[in-house]
Amino acid sequence: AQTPVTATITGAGGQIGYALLFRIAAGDLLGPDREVRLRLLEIPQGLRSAEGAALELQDGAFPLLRGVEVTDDAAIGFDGCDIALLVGSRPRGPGMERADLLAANAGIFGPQGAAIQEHAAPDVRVVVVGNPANTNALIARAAAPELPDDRFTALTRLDHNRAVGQLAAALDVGAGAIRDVAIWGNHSASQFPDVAHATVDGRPAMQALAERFGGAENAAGWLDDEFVPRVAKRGAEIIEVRGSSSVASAANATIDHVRDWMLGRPADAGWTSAAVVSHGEYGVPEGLVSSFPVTSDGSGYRTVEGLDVDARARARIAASVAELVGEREAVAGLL
Ligand code: NAX
Repeated sequence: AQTPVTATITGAGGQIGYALLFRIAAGDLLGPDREVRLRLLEIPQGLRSAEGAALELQDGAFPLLRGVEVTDDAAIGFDGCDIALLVGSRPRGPGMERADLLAANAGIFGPQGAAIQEHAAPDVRVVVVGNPANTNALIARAAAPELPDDRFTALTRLDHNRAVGQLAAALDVGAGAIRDVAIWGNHSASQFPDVAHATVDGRPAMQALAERFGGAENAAGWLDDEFVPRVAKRGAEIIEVRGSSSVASAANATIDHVRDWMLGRPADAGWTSAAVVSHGEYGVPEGLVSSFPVTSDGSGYRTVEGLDVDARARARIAASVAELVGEREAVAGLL
């Protein structure tokens, strides 16, 4: 039998943590043959909640779950960790400026990155979910200089899945019919959800949209006025309707992100989206953690290169990337 995988979840006492833990224990992360050890890393205020989740996990009698440990010590939490799900972060408090938020989170993700370098398995893979996710990932990455760039990612899979969901609903097809949607840039309202290369049942999505909306111009109008803002602001819509932020969909996207990264995507599944460390692809400055269309064969996420990106899309990507540059500048002194 394969050795169990150790997955560390920070913020495990929070809402997304609660949704994630049971999916992982049920085998949704790595399939039905792989045992998992869970490490729940919290701050002292969150320990009781995480301990409660650990009790419930035991009560699930999950055949693949080899143990659960709860701690507020990063050295223990990341010891031998194969997969680090960094969910816990500092939310924006009343009157808090963006720069204060970034700095407060640098104080979390810097030490966590350093602890991962020191204690985790050498081939650890890290996904940052806690916001501001891209820049938190950049900070963690900077604090772990001995680890390669490709170990650090941030979650934009929820944005990707939202885009697929919107497109599928508009075209009245199942989500499985949609391929090759892309999210570019920051996990924020500035992101660019792009369907220029997408297909629906093997046909260009732009063609299907033109039929659906009565012409290419109307389809472009729907994309600009409805699709892009709805995807980019979906988090706010969920809060308004549900009275609480996205939880199960965020946990689901986190599972999708890690599973595709570790196991590879099915050959016919096309791309997905993930925020990865840029090496200058599509003019995104090196070192930024920015969302790109990516593929995975199980050895790592690879940016899809050589796509034809038109001037309008380039401008939208550049605007989101400019926001990431601003975030990096705001934390520059802390890296
Ligand atoms: P909760 O407030 O329910 O849970 C956060 C948990 O993190 C708390 O239990 C807290 O004690 C813990 N925590 C705080 N600092 C910590 C630290 N230094 N080490 C370990 N644990 C720590 O928030 P929840 O709804 O679970 O959301 C978690 C994060 O996900 C937030 O930052 C949220 O903004 C972010 N999201 C990111 C998404 C994405 O697509 N990237 C989408 C969903 C979500 O908004």
